Amino acid sequence: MAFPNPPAFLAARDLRAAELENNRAEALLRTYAWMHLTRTMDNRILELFRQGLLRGTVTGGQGHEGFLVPLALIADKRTDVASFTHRDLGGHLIWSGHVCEHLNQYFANADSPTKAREGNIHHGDPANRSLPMISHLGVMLSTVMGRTDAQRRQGDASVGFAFFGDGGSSTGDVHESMNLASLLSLPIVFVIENNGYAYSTPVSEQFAAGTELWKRALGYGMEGVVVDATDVEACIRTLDTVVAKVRRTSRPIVLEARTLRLRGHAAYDTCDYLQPGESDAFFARDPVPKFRAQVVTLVGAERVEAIETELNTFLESCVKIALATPRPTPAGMEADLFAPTQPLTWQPTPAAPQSLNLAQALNQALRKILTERPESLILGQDIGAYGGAFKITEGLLNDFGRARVFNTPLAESACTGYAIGMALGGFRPIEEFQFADFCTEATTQITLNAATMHFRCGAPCPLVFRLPAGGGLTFGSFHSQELESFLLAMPGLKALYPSTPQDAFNALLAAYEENNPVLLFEHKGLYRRGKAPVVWDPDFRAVWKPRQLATGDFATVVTYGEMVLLATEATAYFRDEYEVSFDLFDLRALSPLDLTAIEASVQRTGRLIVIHEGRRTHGFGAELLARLTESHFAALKAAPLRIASLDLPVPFAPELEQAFRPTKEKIIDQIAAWMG
Ligand SMILES: Cc1ncc(C[n+]2csc(CCOP(=O)(O)OP(=O)(O)O)c2C)c(N)n1
Ligand SMILES: [Mg+2]
Repeated sequence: MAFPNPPAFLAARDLRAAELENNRAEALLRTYAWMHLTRTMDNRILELFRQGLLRGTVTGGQGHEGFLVPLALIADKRTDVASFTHRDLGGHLIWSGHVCEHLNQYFANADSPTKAREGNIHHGDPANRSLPMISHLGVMLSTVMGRTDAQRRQGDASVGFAFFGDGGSSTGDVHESMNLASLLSLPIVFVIENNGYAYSTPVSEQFAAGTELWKRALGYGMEGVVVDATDVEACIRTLDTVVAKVRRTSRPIVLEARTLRLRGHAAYDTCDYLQPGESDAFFARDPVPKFRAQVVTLVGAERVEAIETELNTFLESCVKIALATPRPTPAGMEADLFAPTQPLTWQPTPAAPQSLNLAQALNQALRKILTERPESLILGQDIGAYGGAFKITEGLLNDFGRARVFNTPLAESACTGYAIGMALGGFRPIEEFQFADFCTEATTQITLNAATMHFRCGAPCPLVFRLPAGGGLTFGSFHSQELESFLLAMPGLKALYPSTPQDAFNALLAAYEENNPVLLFEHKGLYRRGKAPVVWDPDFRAVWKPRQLATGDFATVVTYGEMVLLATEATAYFRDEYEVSFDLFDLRALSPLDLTAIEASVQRTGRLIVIHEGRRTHGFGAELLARLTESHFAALKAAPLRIASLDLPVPFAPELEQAFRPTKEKIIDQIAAWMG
């Protein structure tokens, strides 16, 4: 639908404090116009919600405009980065887009910028570096950091604006992010919108160390600044200085804005928890009428009223258009889960086979990627000079430098968010988790931020998460787990689990060129389990499909990871001792699943065995059995057999761990018992 032309006034989306010296009245009028639009639209949205025309939650920013509008006007929208929160409609309006587009988001109609897949204000404009928030507070800070660093690395003097509230400031991500931003010296403004409450909880019940949140900056080696969001002109001056300083120094700053929460947490909030008179006191300080009066003295009431009328009329015409826009349809939803991937061009190296173990093959693949792909970078704990806990990155720092191969602090969530931001900014980070187990620290970033990105906003998020997984090495319950079904229960992740050096080499290249987050499971027990020839394989993308390792008649065996070795030995035993043969498949790709060849095999053999190292209940085998039996039930001659670990934490002592996980002997025993 055609959008109405915005009032000429809205063409100006920028402001500099210097204008206060030579063009004060016009600068303040411009600021007021945006504040008026923001307030009127927030109020109108509340009304539409109460009329039942909008769904979900409506969290207005009434009382935040006095600092938010100046800040958004001061930001350089051509190069800066932001992720606005649920109080920041004004930021969205000023940053980019037509009012109709923002309204379409609220109406969740067919033209919504998130294709109606995300709720009110959970949108952004990735092409213009406005990153759509996820609800989990604190998580977006590090994504802003990564996206801003991507701009800086491409030569822009960008600043990132990471917004959060007093409530959100208690999350662990805030600590991780502030520390990381200071460490990496990233030009970030950490904007704390302190409106005194997190939902119903006052700041006095949130912090013991005082409510002067800007002071937290000092603990991270940063500067802290506080502004009173009811004094708009002072905000303009301070914010301009702060932003210019961050831009110039590339040092992060904490900016606390003392705001007012005029309308409670959300549309349904009755605000019963407020003290008597508290609400009236808020309204008495409301920056919008206060600032209006100031502007009226400068330009006259007539001019202000004319602009207000024009803005109100424009807003109403936009509401009409958004209301008349058709409802969304589910078309394309499933196809949009993953971003399309364009294959990259690779040099045909190594041309001659090299004898490598799986760890060395991964090192070679990383080396190849860093050599051929300038947008690649590697991050993780101890991966620099030390070469990583398993020495997979050995020598890479030396050869490719600290800008591209760098150690991270113990902050899995912020480092993953940072990598997501870099991925959104044109880089392709490869993040090593020291042990797969520690990726639980980044579950929100991996499964809710990265994995949903393309579905939510259409932006590709090319990332590889390297996950040293699996047990059998007496590492105990926190260094031995198989987490594939835990992670893959969430949509939007691809996953590879190679079992040979060549497959590991191929898998890393295949994962790297994906435009989606890919989990690369690396079994620690396979890292140094013998060498095999590794060579450039033009057909390396075949790793996305299973490989058939043996052919037979009796049953189809499906497995992956270290269990491929055990299954090979166990099936060889049956072949040699009993002349019973199996079709044996190494699954290799766990997501997306390509079961075509395995289905054909099950059709032929009529029997199915699934073997994996992860726990049995909710294990990956449950999904495999379900898929293969629901589509081939009639072909089955026997109930399928599932061999997996016990439903326990991974026990430490070797005797206990042997009892916990499948071994060659146990696999043989269970197959023999099943054969009857
Ligand atoms: C990590 C997390 N926990 C809980 C919530 C639910 N929640 C949404 S908004 C909110 C209050 C946030 O308070 P604050 O950060 O001060 O922002 P405000 O709403 O006051 O602007 C809560 C608890 C959430 N979104 N994220
Ligand atoms: Mg708050």
